[in-house]
Amino acid sequence: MPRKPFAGMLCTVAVLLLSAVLPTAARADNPIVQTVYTADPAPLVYNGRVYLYTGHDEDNSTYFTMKEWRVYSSADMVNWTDHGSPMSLGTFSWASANAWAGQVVARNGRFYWYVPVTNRATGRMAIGVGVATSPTGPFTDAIGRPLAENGEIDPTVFLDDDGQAHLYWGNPNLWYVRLNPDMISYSGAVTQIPLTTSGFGTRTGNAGRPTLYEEGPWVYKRNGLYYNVFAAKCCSEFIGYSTAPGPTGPWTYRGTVMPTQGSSFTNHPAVIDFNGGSYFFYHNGALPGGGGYTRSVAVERFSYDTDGTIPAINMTTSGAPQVATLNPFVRQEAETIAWSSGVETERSGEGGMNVGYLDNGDYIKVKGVAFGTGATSFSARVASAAAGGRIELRLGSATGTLAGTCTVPATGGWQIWTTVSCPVSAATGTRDLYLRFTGGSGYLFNLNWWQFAGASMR
Ligand code: FUB
Repeated sequence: MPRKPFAGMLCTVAVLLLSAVLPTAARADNPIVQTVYTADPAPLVYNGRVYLYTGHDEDNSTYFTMKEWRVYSSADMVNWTDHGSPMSLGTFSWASANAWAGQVVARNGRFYWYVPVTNRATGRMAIGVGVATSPTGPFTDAIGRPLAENGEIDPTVFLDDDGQAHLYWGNPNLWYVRLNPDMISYSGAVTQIPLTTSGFGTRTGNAGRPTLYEEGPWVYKRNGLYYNVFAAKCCSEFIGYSTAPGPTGPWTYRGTVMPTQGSSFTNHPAVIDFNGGSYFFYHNGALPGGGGYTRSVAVERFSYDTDGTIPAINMTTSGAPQVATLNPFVRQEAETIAWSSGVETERSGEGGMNVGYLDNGDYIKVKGVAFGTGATSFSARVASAAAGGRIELRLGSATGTLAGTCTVPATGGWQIWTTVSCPVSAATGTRDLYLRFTGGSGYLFNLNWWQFAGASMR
């Protein structure tokens, strides 16, 4: 069970730096994922959850060295479940590198994931399309070849009310094509959207790129108005947007969504409505070791002005507010996390993911846990090839009130699972729960899921 460098870095650097520089960081919920670096967010609202598709920046990367994509989901915008990596460069036999920014759309009971990758045969960036019957995959190559190829990147897909889908992409240009209802072929020509200064703003000092448009378009419709939110200017990028009366324009530049901020020279936008709120996803370099090639996805809630204008949005460490509490009396995956320290995730032999590589003092925060009139016991699915350890159930902070302690035994393997239980007291109302892992030196145990029981269930 070799230690991955990222978690060790988070464990030591985060504790030393974040606690010293940002006293509130331990309670922050941005960036959304702390276990790996993530980039290029693409959320999808489906069946009461937000599925967040991301790229994955490799640890210590010095370029956009990206080999796979990852999926997370949430019902409350704060606690995110890690579904692992259901699509990678290996999904596309014709792709050689650069698992960059894509987007997923649902149609006809299938999920289509449009991504830019390098075509091994031509050496150019091309658009591939993965398909799955579940939002968490696994995804397979839908057509076994590029859907489109012109050396440009960053596909966004928009399915209109009338059933017509458009695929847009491009850097340095901006292109679209009309997708057929099968979502894996298109009709008509690949068409260039004129990058005019009235449509996309004026850039100075770069004769080759007279408008602000750089890359990363995100096209959607709200109240009959079409929006194209994009990464603007370079480098560093900010996020700007344009609107249009139809899916192909004419576009009018509307201004800044997010100023240049956040220790990454790229940024990448995505916008959704969920559960009555509007949300803006982006990335920055906010995690320890973070930067332009080690990015992290984050989210803010915002409100449109009455005329549809998007206000300027700033990056925060607090993130979006929680929109629903979490029920501790049903089984919760250990990889459902609002914030974590020192923790990693991996594929579990029991299906899904588990958390692992846990050292003494590592913890997981689960936010807004609704204990109601009280929990009386706690159960957890655990495995340990080492000596095991303890799960401390703490409320409010990683050093907060101790509501219970579960002892984890050695089980003889990191994927040899057993269920342990322990009594719980003082867990009432809605609290932030911290699962704090303690024990000796080295890795302690793995955790697959947990669940509380109580006299009355909320
Ligand atoms: O992540 C690789 C590339 O960086 C994306 O395709 C661009 O949008 C930029 O974020």
